[in-house]
Parts: sequence; structure tokens; C-alpha cells
Amino acid sequence: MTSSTPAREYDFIVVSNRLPVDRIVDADGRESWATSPGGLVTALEPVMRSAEGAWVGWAGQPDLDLEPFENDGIRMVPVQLSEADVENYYEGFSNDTLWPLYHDVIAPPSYHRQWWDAYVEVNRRFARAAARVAAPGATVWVHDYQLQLVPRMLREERPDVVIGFFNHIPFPPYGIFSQLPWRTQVIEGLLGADVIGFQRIADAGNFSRAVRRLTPFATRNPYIEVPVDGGATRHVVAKPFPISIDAAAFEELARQPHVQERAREIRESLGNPQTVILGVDRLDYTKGIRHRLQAFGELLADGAVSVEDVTLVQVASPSRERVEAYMHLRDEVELTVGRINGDFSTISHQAISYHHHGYPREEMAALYLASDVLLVTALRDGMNLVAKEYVACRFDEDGVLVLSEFTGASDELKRALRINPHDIDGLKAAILAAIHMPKRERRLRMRALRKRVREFDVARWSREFLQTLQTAADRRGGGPPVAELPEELEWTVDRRKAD
Ligand code: GDG
Repeated sequence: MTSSTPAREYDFIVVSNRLPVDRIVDADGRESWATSPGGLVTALEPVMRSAEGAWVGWAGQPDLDLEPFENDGIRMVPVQLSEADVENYYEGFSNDTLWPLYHDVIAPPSYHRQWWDAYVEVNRRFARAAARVAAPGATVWVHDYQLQLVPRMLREERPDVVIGFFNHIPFPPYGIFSQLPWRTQVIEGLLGADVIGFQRIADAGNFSRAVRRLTPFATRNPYIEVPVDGGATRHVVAKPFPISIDAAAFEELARQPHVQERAREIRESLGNPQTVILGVDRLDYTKGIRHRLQAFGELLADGAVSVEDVTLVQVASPSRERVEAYMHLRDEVELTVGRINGDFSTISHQAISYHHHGYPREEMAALYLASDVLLVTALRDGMNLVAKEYVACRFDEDGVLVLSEFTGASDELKRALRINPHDIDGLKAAILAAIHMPKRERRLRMRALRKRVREFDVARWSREFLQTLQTAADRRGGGPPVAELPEELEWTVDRRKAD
């Protein structure tokens, strides 16, 4: 990358492992970029546009040497990863060490010093890339577990910038976190930020406990007092900011006549069963897909449900296919689906309609509308946006959400049918309760769920985070000068105050 002399500097910068764009090369070898429709882009798009912000991240393919470029009004600053970086930093340390460790060791984490070395090196590369393009006193918002060392590295290079960090996945209890050979370095890396955001209260609590065990710093919720040179103290804020979705956009999509028509078509092509149950997940061992299949298989075997009456649609979108644990999971899930279908499907009715691919967002909205029950059985999940998307799409105030208590979403979505996915009998009972729930109760519950998702949407999430970051920056007495927030951010902060 030849970006040592950046074209310009930016007041607002987002740093995440992946840039929110996908590279497309057509048959003639022409290259273009498509915005990948993630929640984070949606949340930050308006701010990025009006603050003329920049996004620092990897373009998703190894060994691509790219200059900064503009896509859809957002400046992209690519960080290059080699094939070895992808193996060691991304698939290795991020997805085979941190991911299982932070999700309650559902799968055993692997610890390799070579992976850690790559993690340090790549984090430094991200920090440098952000440091190079940050204007004096800029606001830099770093995202997720792949980049936990960036806050400290960035602060060392650029003590003038304001740094936020948001962890999208859980932060584990100390008994688990302490397995990590590099636990102290990770905590110190994160403490480089002014504000550290988590999904749940429990995650912020786990982090503060880890700070107390591994550092001499005092914690006074939500502050962690980090001494700095010259006898001063930095007050790092560590607290929950539960992420959400663009609820209005999902509802608008679901209200479109062609999406509603597609929902009817889906039900018809499933043979018009009385009940359609839906699961939508990345094919990941944290999502409890096996537990869900076991419960559904047993209900069929018990005769409590029949394939004529109930169909389970499972979308398992491909994920991390080069990581071994994911290859095994896929084999296991597909073996189980095959067995259940073999045992129970008829020529006209399938027990499970299984799909190992991603769908466009419109099709997702149609699936949400077509389903009477959404099953979320995660064994551990930072938030689970699928649950919120289902609720947002159900403008008809129908549908039942069965939600694992081990998701961040269950802290907020209190009127869901809450389940412990390890308790297969409890899960079976909840599925039956959802199938047989009277319409009036469905409506009452869905109304309450929708109120919550509408009020606490993704715009509010980013507003609250950035407001906290601004307040933390203002508290930096005697420190280096901090740039004013870009106008758009100030506007969102002011509006929040008026709420
Ligand atoms: C991580 C944390 C946290 C899935 N399949 C398709 C598709 N999706 C979309 C869903 C949803 C997103 O992917 C998945 O988000 P989740 O929150 O459910 O789970 P993770 O991917 O594990 O996300 C999680 C999240 O970060 C945000 O902080 O909530 O806990 O693990 O938006 O709709 N979208 C389309 N086609 C698919 O086939 N279009």
C-alpha cells in the first residue's frame, strides 16, 4: 500500500476488521465495489457522510494492495493482509482463539504463539493506518475483538485523538478469560480507549473484574482510573451500549407489497403448513443449531408435531469455512438434518427446509413475515440481531419469538418466550407453547417487543456511544486539545439530550 502520504486527514474514523464493501470483478475483469449491507454501515452511514469520515479496514481478500478510495460517499482506507495474516491473525487468533474463548469455551480455544505474534503485528498495522489519516484531535471508533490492541497502540502514536472501542461479542467471566496467555496485554490494549462499550451489563462487569485482577487500577463503575505520566489520571469509561438495528428500514421493507406476496409464496411452496418455524444463523457453533434440531427431531419422534402441520426452515449462512471447527459443525448439522428429513419427511411435506446460503435482505424480510415462530437458541451471543429483525418486520403484530437467555437481546426483549437451549425438554415445551399460543397473547407480546425495538434502534445506539465519547473527551482536563465533534455528531448528541 502506498498510502504513506495520505491525500487528507479526517475528523471521524471508524476502524473495523472488514471494510463495509465487497469487491466485485466482472467477466471482463472490471473491478467495482458493492456496499455490504451490515448493521454497522447503516448505523454510521449518515454520520460518516456528513462528517466526511473515513473507514479503515481490510477489503476481504488477501494480498490486495489498494489505494484509499471512495464508495457511496464514504472514504475507504484499506489495510492489506497477506495470506499468512489471514491464516494467523484472522482465522487463527481471532476466530480460533478469541471467538471460542469469549463464547464460554463452547468449542476449545487453540493457543499458538505464532498466531498471537500475527495478532500484535496486524493490530499495529491497523493502528498506524488510523494514526496516518486522523486529523488533530479526531474521533476514532474501533470495533470488535479482532482489534483489541488498537486503542493502546493508537494512543501511543497519537495521544491527541479520542478513542472509542465497541466489543460486539461477549466479554467472558474472569475464570475463562484468565486462560488466555496474553490476557494482560489484551486488557492494557483496550484501556487505551476513552470509552469501551459492551453489549450487556454482565460483559462490562466481567471486563471490570478482569481489570481488577490483572492491573493495579482502581475501578469505580463505570470508570477505570488509569494513571498517566505526570501524576494525572485518565478516567476510562466501560459500560454497556446494547447494539440494535434500523428497525424502521426493516419494517418498511416488510410492508412492501412484493415482499408480502413473496411471504405468501414461501408458505405455499412449503405446502401451507399450519405453522412455519424459522431459524436464521451464520453456521456457527455458538448459535445452538444442534440443540434446536434435537428438540425439533424429538417433537416429531414423540408425535407432538407432524410434518403436515409444522415445518422448520433453517437458513444457515456459510461462515468461516476454512476453520476446522466450522467444517465439523457443518458435517454434523447436515447429517442431523438429513436423518430427520429421512425419518419424517413425506413426498409432499419436508420436516426441515435447510439452506446453506446467504439470501438478499428482501428475502430475509419475506422469510420473517412468512414464519409463525422464530427460534433463537444461541448458547452464547453478544446480542443477536436476527431476533430484533424478526420483531421489526412483524408490523402485523403476529409471530412468536423463542429466545435464548444467553443472548444479549434477552436482556431487552422481555416478552419473548425465554429458553435455556441446554434444557431440551424446556425447549420442546417452549416450541409447543409458541405453536399453540392464542392470537391475543401473540399480539400482546409482539406489541411490547416492537415498542422496545422501535425505541432503541441503531441510530440511538451510535448516538449514545458517541455522546459518551464526547463527554469523556471533554473531561480530559489538561490533556492535548480535542477537536470539536463534526457538526452531524453534535446534532445527534443534542437531539438525544432533548429525548
Ligand atoms: C455479531 C455477534 C451481535 C444472516 N444470514 C443472512 C443475513 N444474515 C444477517 C442477519 C443479521 C446478521 O447477519 C447476523 O447478526 P447476529 O447478531 O444475529 O449475529 P453475528 O453474525 O454472530 O454478529 C452478535 C452482532 O455481531 C452485532 O453486534 O449481535 O452477537 O456475534 O443482521 O440478518 N443477511 C442476509 N442474508 C443472509 O442469508 N441478507
